[in-house]
Amino acid sequence: MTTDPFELATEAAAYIAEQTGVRNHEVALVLGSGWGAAAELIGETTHTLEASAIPGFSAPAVEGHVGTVRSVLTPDGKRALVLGARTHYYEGRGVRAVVHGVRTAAAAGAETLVLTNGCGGLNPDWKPGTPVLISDHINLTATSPLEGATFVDLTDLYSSRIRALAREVDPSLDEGVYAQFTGPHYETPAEVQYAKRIGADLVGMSTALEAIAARHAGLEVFGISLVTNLAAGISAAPLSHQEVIEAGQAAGPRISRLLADIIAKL
Ligand code: 8IG
Repeated sequence: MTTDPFELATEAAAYIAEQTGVRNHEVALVLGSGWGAAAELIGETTHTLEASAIPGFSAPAVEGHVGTVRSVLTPDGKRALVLGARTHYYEGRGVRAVVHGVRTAAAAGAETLVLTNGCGGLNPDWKPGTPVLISDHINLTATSPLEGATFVDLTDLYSSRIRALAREVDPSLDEGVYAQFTGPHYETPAEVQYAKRIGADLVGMSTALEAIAARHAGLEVFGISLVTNLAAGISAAPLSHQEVIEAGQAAGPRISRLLADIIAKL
C-alpha cells in the first residue's frame, strides 16, 4: 500500500466508486456525535460500505459513532457520501488518518463538505440539543494536517454562503467559533474560561483539522455543531458521555430535518 496520503485517498475513492457504481459524489458529510441518525432524511441510502474495508479507514473507536460509509441519493438527484466513521486525533493514528475521510471525499468528486460534531457549549443559552453553525475555528491541537511548506489561506473557511442558506432554512440558528482541543479528556473549567477569552463559543475534539485539509483540497466547507452539553464549569453538573448520547437522540428529528433541508439547497 502507498505511503502517500493523497494516493491513499485516491485508492479509497476508487474502491468506493467500484463498490457503489457511483463515479462522483458531489457532496460529502462527516457525522459526529449525536448526528448518526441525521443523515436518514437526506435521501435514499443505496449502498452501505464497512469503513474498515476501505483503504486507509479503520473501525470507529467511540460508542455512538457509526463505522460505515454510505452512498445516498437525494430527492433532487445529488449523490452524497456519508462518512459515519471519523478518526479522532486522540486515537493516536496521526493527522493523516484524521483527515483521510476528507481527502477521500475530495478524491470521490465532492465539492462540498459538511462537517458535523457534538461539542460543549460556552453560551449558557444553548441548552443541550441546540445546533449551532460554525463560523470559524481555533485550532488548539498544536498540529496541522498539512505537511511541508503548504501555505493555505483559511479566510472564510466555513462558507458564509452555506451558512446563509442554513439560516434561510432556520433563521433561529446561532453561530459560533469552534475550538478544537486534542481530548480525549474534556476541558477543566479553567481551560473553558481560557477558550472563552480567546474567542471560542464551542469546544470539541474534531472538525478544525478536517476543515483545514478540506480547504487545502479545494472543498467548500460547512460546519455545524450539536451542543450536547454545557462545557465544564458553565453548568454545575459534571459531564458524561451518556448525556452526550441522550442529547443527540433528543435533538434527532430537528437536526435531521435541518441537515436534509440544507443539503437540498446546496
Ligand atoms: I460531545 O465539552 C462533546 N465533545 N472538548 N468538550 C470537548 N469535546 C466535547 C465536549 C466538551 N462535548
